[in-house]
Amino acid sequence: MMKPAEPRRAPHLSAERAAGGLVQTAPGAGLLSPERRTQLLRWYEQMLLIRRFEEAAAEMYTRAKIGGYLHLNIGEEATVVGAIDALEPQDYIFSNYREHGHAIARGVDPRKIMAELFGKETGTSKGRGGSMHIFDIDKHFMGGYAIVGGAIPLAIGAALAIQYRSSDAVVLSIFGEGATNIGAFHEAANLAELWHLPVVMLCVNNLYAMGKRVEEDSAVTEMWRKACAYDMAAERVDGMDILAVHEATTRAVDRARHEHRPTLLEAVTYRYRGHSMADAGAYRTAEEIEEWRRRDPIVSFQQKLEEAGLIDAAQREQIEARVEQEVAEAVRFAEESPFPQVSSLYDYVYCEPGHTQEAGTGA
Ligand SMILES: Cc1ncc(C[n+]2csc(CCOP(=O)(O)OP(=O)(O)O)c2C)c(N)n1
Repeated sequence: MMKPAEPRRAPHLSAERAAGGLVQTAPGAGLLSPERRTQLLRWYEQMLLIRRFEEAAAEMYTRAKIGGYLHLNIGEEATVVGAIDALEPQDYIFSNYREHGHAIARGVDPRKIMAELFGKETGTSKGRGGSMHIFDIDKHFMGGYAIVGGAIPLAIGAALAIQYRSSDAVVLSIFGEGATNIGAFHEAANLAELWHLPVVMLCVNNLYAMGKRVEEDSAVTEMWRKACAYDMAAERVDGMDILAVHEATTRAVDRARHEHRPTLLEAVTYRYRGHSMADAGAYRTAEEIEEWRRRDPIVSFQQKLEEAGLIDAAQREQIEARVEQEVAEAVRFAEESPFPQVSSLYDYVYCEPGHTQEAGTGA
């Protein structure tokens, strides 16, 4: 009998290699101009807010204030803020279970997000959804999904609805590199290109799907190349560089809005912590994590802002104090909010007869 072939091993993707060949932006590229100062400082503050929110959530989890699963995206903040700030209010977002930051960047109230993590009545889903199911129809934030790749066809369906209604909205579908090995990704990508749907498929490649490195679970280790199977536009950016992510997402959003063509956008980044709070991350080395931390998206952006003279120490301290206060307020609000009444156990399970949800009519 033939011996099965040894599994193919792609070379280890280091932080340096991952960044090599990606779209890089540097001060002087016109992006760090004083005219854009307000926007750039907002990005800095949002990334910091998301980082501190996630750190507070981790602490609350260890204090058993938060139950169930908790997936943090510390380290990935540039992919979050850079991509979401390229959207307009009429656009829609579908994310996965690593979505607290996406909701914050979209303008969902951090107090309501923390309350949802605590399972409280004041949460975005009235405490019924928890960490993986943040949802806010007013902000066109369509969730929060637990099934890997499961939200991609939903996002494509929303894009089809947008096309059907001749609206100019765009859908941002966010998923990890592991999700590109799921059948639903391929079905969705095929239909998106075939039907010219206004969708940006943002693959946040943090190099790991739970404990599996991308080289161990994907025959193609550069996710953007998977678009060629569907003749779709594709781009790969440095996901640690918010300027690069924002530029590339803006290009993809423009293509979706004005040319009605989808894009597969890959942002290469790294999650510093385990897959979820239940994962100690023993499958990777401290050196590897340290290597990526040296390219931290918030610290490197802060340095760029300083070099361009757009922020000084006093302004930084002001931003940090504001962020800390906002996170403390979110935790306090969640702590003080009530749990849902037991008598409401069967509420929100089914729609009321005759009730029509106007979700998405803005599209
Ligand atoms: C269909 C399905 N299979 C397996 C799981 C268990 N699971 C949860 S997250 C995950 C890894 C997904 O990795 P990736 O898509 O790269 O996203 P990341 O968690 O790295 O952000 C797996 C296998 C699941 N939730 N759904």
